[in-house]
Amino acid sequence: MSELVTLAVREGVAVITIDNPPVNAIGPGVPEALARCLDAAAADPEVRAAVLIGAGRTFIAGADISRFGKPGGAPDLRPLLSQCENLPKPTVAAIHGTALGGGLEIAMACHYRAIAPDAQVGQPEVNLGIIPGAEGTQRLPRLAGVARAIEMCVSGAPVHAAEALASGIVDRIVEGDLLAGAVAFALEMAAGGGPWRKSSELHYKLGSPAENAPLFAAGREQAAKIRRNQTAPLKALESLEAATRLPFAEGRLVERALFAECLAGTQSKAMIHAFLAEREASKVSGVDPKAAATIGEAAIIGAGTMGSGIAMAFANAGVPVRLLDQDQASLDRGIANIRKIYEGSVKKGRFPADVMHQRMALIQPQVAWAGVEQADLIVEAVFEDLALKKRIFEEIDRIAKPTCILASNTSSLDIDELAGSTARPHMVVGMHFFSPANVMRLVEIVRGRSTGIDVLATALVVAKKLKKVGVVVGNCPGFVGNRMLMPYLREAQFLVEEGATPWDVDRALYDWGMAMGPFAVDDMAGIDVGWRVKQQNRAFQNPGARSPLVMDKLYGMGRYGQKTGRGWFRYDDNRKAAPDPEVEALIRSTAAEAGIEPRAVGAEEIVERCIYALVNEGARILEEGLASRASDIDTIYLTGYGFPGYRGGPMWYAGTVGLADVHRRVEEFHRRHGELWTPAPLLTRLAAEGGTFAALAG
Ligand code: HSC
Repeated sequence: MSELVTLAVREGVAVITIDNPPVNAIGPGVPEALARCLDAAAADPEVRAAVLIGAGRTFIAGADISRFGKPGGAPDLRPLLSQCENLPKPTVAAIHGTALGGGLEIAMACHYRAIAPDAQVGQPEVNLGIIPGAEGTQRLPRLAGVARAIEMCVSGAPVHAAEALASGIVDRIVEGDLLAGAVAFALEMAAGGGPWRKSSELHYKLGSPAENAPLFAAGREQAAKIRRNQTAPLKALESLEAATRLPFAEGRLVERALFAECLAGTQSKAMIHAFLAEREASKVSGVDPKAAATIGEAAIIGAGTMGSGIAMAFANAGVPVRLLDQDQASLDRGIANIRKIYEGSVKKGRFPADVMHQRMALIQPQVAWAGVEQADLIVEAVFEDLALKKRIFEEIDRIAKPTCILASNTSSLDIDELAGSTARPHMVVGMHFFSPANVMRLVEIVRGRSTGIDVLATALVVAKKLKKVGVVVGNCPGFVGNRMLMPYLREAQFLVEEGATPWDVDRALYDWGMAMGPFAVDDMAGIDVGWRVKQQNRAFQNPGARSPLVMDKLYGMGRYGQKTGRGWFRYDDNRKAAPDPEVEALIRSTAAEAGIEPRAVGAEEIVERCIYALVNEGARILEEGLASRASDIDTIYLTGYGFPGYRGGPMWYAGTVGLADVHRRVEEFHRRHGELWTPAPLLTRLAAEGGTFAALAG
């Protein structure tokens, strides 16, 4: 019998253990081995019942995602599920960790389900651009009701054991030894003599068309809101609707067809790429996570928005953290802000008040340096000013213990310069968090000239501990994310000078899938901040190159964006944006002064100019070795810049368009708009060779 699945008989119960590390995914060989074990359990007269359980950290986390798109990557699990459900002996799934996707589907084909109190179950397929493909949309509404099934299949969010029990997805929570509890449960059911519950035969929770119509309407509304432009949630709803209308055997055919349709589509390919890219990012050549130091205590310098958010991220992960600022008033403001955010979470029911108290207690606010010498990691998060940051690095180098890692949260300044102001450049690294740092998942880990391998390993492990995605990048102005953002924002501004309005540009990119338009981003981040970054970067610009004209004027007018109620847009008291005719007039007069003839600019051009500017700069970054692989760039844009997951990130997206087509447009823009559009040599080469960024060796 295959080692992927083993069978042992305990007290007359066949214990079938799936052992396919790290997460018991249903990879090649697993369904076959499971089927063989079920056959053996059925045939053995000594066996009265069967328990399915996962070895290691979890039950089954679903189909093997890395196999999707490969031959045999999405086998038909239905024969296995029927075998499980029709076993002439009761079957119990014993769930710990997570039962996700195909894992929950297998569990639902068992007659009963026992679960550990801290385990979760879910149908997260929608996160991969697909729908449950192994009867999940047919069994889940039968067990949990239509409303719950809609919620789970559209949001993709898992539910905790208690909720799973209350909604009927599982039958029993087992405190203590899960296997012992599941075996006892299975024996109880066997003693009852059957018949045992088959989820495919349940009907009473399926509701009537009149009851279901508003539920599906609400589901579609929710899908439009939380999964804008995505196909899979709508297909999941279609399949769930089939479950309510058709017999099980027919409903599952509808599901399989919709699953296959989603799997063949571009959205799922992009989202599966995004899933794998995110995990790949933590694997950096020569960097061994085992070399990571343990971070028992951290210190953050600067209690502004970034510093406070970073302190929260540490506290949320259970790491004690000192939060320092030079004046008491700023510190008090930072702490008050942290408290307000935590109180908001308690009010929304995200966690109970005692969790808030525990987290607040982990944050030690202070104006003095006392105690900082105990920190294993110090993150500097002061104002973006090189001289100030250098002074702070000199100071922390003096105070910190020799093994302490010194990190900077700078979003664009030179890490080597900061390292140079210490006597331990090998211990200096960039950890560029994104605002709000307690929420945003991306951390760019900036590798300086001297940054030690063990320091990089630690930064990656810290990011993971904070439940963030660490991506190692090279040291250059703006690193990867902000360096690419510059041409993107620049094109957005050129487009308005040429005839579009800021609201045209924002609308086109939002409709295309970006979480926010570039001008809304500018207004949120602060036009004063953007203006300062522009001044810092002047040294890197070719003096003859075209430069946006309007932003400087807005800055001069004190239109800093949301914080002043006016920027590219006008804002009401609730910070709701509206187009501002004053800005339009300013743009038109500025363009006229510069001799730019206004013309009609369509949505397609807006998207191409902005997105291909990202791609072209991304290609340069790859060529310069500042990102190790195209998928790292994609991960940065997906987790830090609101790039739509279903387009896979800028470099992946370029591949879906075809690099030859992207290159052709870049060349046209080059001819029309000049040197800023010089095609990156890597783009030119790959376009000529018919290659893709994704296929480049990492
Ligand atoms: C599905 O199930 C479709 C079904 O309807 C079936 C359709 C029919 C077709 C049948 C086909 C058989 N596969 O995230 P972590 C790896 S769709 C392969 O860092 P955590 C991951 O790459 C699937 N690998 O850990 C990483 O590898 P590395 C539905 C998977 O503790 C390692 O495990 N299921 C994998 O933070 C650790 O992962 C999902 O969408 C998978 N399914 O989180 C679940 N899952 O060490 C996706 C993980 O080499 N997974 N890996 O880097 C998750 O949400 C999280 O990984 C967990 C663990 C919560 C499981």
